[in-house]
Amino acid sequence: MAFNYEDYLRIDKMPTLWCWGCGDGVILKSVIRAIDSLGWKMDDVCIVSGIGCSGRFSSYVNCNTVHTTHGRALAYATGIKLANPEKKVVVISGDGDSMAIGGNHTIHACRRNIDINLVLINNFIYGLTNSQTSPTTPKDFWTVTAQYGNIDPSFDPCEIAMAAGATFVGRESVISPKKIEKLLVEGFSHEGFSFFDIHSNCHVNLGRKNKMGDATKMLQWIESRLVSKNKFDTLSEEEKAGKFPTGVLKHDTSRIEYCKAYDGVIARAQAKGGH
Ligand SMILES: Cc1ncc(C[n+]2csc(CCOP(=O)(O)OP(=O)(O)O)c2C)c(N)n1
Repeated sequence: MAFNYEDYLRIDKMPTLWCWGCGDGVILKSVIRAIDSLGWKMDDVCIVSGIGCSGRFSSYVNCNTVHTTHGRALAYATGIKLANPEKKVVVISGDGDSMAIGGNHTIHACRRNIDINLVLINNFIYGLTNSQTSPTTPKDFWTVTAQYGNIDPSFDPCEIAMAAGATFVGRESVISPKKIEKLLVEGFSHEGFSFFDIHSNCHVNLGRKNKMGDATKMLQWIESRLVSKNKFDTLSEEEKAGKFPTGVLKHDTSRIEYCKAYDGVIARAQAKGGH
């Protein structure tokens, strides 16, 4: 059956506020296509976003949505999921939103293994507020907060998520929307915390200011840094420098999901006469 965008998008909110050629639109399409592939009903889906260009995502999807405060989307999503464990909860966030101001919420959501899906739109910069350094901004790049070149080492969000206990971790980029969709289908089906690092182009507030060329040139730059996990694992340490593995990086089904663990708390409280 033909894919019908009107089943998934708030058409009255189109066109989006995103810049022409922004990767956020590719990710929006991949998310709704993954939802369609899984046969999820939009009434059963809750999409929660923080603040940023990525935060606009929740305005465009036709399901239960909450556009929350900067860095706090996962805190809201955790409450939503615990109160409604049957809902499919997807958080959309930026690298500033969930790795800087919201980094604390991210590591603890990973640690708890709550069945929430965090889609990180990683464009390596604070896009909405015109180019401040984020934890994924590469070294030496110009930003408004590093006008003589960024000296902060960046970190790899997938490494953080895996170390903090996320049970499904994967990476793709806006160059390959079909691969994003496939990764999301697999991660959305996983019971536990799923983390997706999706590399995306901000050719306006990162690319233009670093003289990286147009959106196409930026996509080529993104592509040049990615290697499939299988190939990555064969590289030497020197060859791995500056490269990021793509595909499923971790899939662990051995740990209990947090809402299930919380059912145990409820049962123990009730056995002691609580409600
Ligand atoms: C508490 C708070 N601090 C700062 C801001 C200003 N602010 C809004 S969005 C943003 C950064 C967004 O960057 P990112 O999360 O990477 O998302 P993008 O815009 O690139 O999608 C900042 C600093 C805010 N809204 N609230």
